[in-house]
Amino acid sequence: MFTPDPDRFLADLHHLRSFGASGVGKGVVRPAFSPEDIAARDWLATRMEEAGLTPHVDPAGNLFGLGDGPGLLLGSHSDTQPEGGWLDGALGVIAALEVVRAAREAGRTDLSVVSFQDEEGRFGVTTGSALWSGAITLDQADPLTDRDGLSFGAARTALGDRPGDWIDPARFTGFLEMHIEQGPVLDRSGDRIAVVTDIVGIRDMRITLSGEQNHAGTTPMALRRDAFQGLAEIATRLDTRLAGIAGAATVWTIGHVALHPNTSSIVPGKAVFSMQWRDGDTDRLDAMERAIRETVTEIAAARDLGAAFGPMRGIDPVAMDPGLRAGLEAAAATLSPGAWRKLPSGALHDAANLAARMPAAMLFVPSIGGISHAFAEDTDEADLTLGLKVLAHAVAQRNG
Ligand code: HGY
Ligand code: MN
Ligand code: MN
Repeated sequence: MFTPDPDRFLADLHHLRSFGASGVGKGVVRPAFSPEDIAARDWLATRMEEAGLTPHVDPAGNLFGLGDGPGLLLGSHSDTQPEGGWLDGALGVIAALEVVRAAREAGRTDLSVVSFQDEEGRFGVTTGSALWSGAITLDQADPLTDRDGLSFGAARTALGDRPGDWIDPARFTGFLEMHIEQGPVLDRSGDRIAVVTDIVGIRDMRITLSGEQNHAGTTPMALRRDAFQGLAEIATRLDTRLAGIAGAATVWTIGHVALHPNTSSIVPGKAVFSMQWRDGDTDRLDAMERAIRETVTEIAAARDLGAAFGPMRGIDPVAMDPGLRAGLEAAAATLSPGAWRKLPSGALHDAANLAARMPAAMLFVPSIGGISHAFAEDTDEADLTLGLKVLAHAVAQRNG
């Protein structure tokens, strides 16, 4: 048995927050490959080395702290959304570091740590773990661009000479990820731990509508080919159409819109927008995709607009490993009796990619107010340290 050090864990968690601290509450701005992200990874590498692990960066920028293996891999991601919270991803990386560090201090050296790159999908969807797990190739990832047009291939040159080769997934016996729930269930129920049953599937693509840029005063309404009006009609029509397909947990989001030239006296000739949808059922994801493509095509034709669909990125729904889940459930029942539950994840996680290569499981701690992907994201420190103890307990009960 070994005991993690809650104070050391919290100190490292707060230090990681300092890389890209937004100045608003505990918010963090640390996008993949940003200077703040690289600095954070360099610091994590030193903490891994101080713990007796061997730091290793792969071509995607995933940072491993390698133990002797073969053994469990623990971790998450340390990149954030453009306006991120201090715990999304970071919690799982630091909890993994603390559990593995404490285990090594007690003589157990088979465990490893990882911080995956671009889980937040600045370029793709969980790009770093998708590359490492073999879901996509570097040739497929490198052309992917962020919302400003920077490619993954260009961005990863920020790694300099840090990257070595890929680490073989076969050296690990399974993957455990601790994460904040990022939703309201634990916060509203009073439960303090959730063991994840499965992770939702996701589809994401950018769509471009092309009309005619023109004068906002002299162009009669009947002659306009207004890309924004097309987008507005698509958004409204999809709300109705997708509601007819949706199940209880189905979601869809248009989160990013770029109008060109985006000024008040010019009829927008171009609209680029993100279209993202999630559900636990692959057939429903397929039906939603058909509805989206049909609706965009119909309205674009009716408004004499061009419609172009960018590459679609996605991950199918995935169940967590029963064996690893059982260990987390036993630890939760022991350390949080009567205050834990099983829960599907509406958020996407690196564990969804890892599950294709090895047994994978996750545990959640509450998000205050259910808030995440916002500077206001937070969790009570008592819940953070309880989650750490549950993770450590589950690992300690498993040899190899
Ligand atoms: O979007 C997600 O579900 C994850 O937090 N990137
Ligand atoms: Mn995350
Ligand atoms: Mn996230």
